[in-house]
Amino acid sequence: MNLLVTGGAGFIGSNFVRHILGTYRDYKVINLDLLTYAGNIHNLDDLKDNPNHLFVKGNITDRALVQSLIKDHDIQAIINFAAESHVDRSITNPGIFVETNVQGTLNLLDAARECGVDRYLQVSTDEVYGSLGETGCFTEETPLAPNSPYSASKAGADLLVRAYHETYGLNVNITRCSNNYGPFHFPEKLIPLMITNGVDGKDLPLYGDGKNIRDWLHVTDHCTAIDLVLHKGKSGEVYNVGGHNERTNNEIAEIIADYLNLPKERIKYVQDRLGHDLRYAIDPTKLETELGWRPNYTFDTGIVETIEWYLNHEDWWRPLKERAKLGI
Ligand code: NAD
Ligand code: TDX
Repeated sequence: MNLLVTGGAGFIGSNFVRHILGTYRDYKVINLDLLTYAGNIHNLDDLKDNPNHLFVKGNITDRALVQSLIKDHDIQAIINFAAESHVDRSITNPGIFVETNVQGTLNLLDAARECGVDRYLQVSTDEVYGSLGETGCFTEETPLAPNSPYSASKAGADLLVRAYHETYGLNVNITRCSNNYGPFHFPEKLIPLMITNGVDGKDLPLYGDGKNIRDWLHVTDHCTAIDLVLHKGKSGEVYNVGGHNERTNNEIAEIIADYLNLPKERIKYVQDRLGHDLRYAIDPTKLETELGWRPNYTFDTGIVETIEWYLNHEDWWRPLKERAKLGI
């Protein structure tokens, strides 16, 4: 198959491109990424001589570019990772989230329809379901109730994907995954921020009381789920992705502080995020029973491997911390 992967220089997209090229020796990946502050060509260094990988710097909102890539490379499937992805940035600057996440998705859907692409897969998030109380899990039937400009823009994109299936019969799938962690995670997000701050002798900032809960999944397990949905997903269906691994932010900070031998006083409580969702938890039963997906990582193994990865890749994350600090 020839795939158009968008956002393939970001955290999850780069892991996915590596997974696909390592798994299917006859697949070609056209990797379209704008290289925003979060995109990083060095995430793909090990793939630069791979003849089945073509990197193209460009915007998913660029109609002519997307259409020409589809036609020139005989694209059979589009997998859309490209997005503005950081909730805090969406609170201070929502406009770009609508432009990239909504307008960009619309452009990809139009191109898929006009050029006759066989499959379209939208990589979405559990955040579109809003926030849970202390019990229960998000299923695919949970109503959308996004609370941040980021999640609202992702929900808007999901609804367009749904509409293109219902209206034009486009062969689509949506995956909604919980929080990812693992290598190449941009160091503005909780886990890599805490590891890299820990190494640098800085505080580990926790929003509010640190009791908010996220459901963590190793990025490579997310990639195998997307692979399965791409190949076996039923047209028009949504699949939730998650590994039953809920942790409070306090627990995450403590695991990292313990591993790095940091005193607990380095964990500092700071001003809460506006509209901070209390708890996310995914019910992945549909993906497990209909497509046979199982995660490989336990969190205990994955988090140690991830901390070690950051300890061994200072040359990768140090320039990114600078970028994030400068707000570019
Ligand atoms: P990321 O911020 O690390 O990467 C996003 C990539 O998209 C970057 O490489 C960036 O350069 C690129 N991009 C941004 N705007 C673009 C544009 N207009 N045109 C082309 N490329 C553009 O994000 P991530 O964490 O890898 O997330 C990837 C996708 O997965 C997103 O759609 C996100 O909503 C979704 N998701 C993320 C998580 C998570 O925990 N990180 C969980 C569930 C779903
Ligand atoms: O400094 C921090 N301190 C803190 O307490 C940061 C950056 C975060 N937090 C809290 C906020 C959240 O409760 O940690 C939790 C995780 O925060 P993020 O890493 O920013 O992730 P989150 O907001 O949960 O969103 C992530 O998961 C779902 C991704 O960024 C999204 O793209 C994805 O859709």
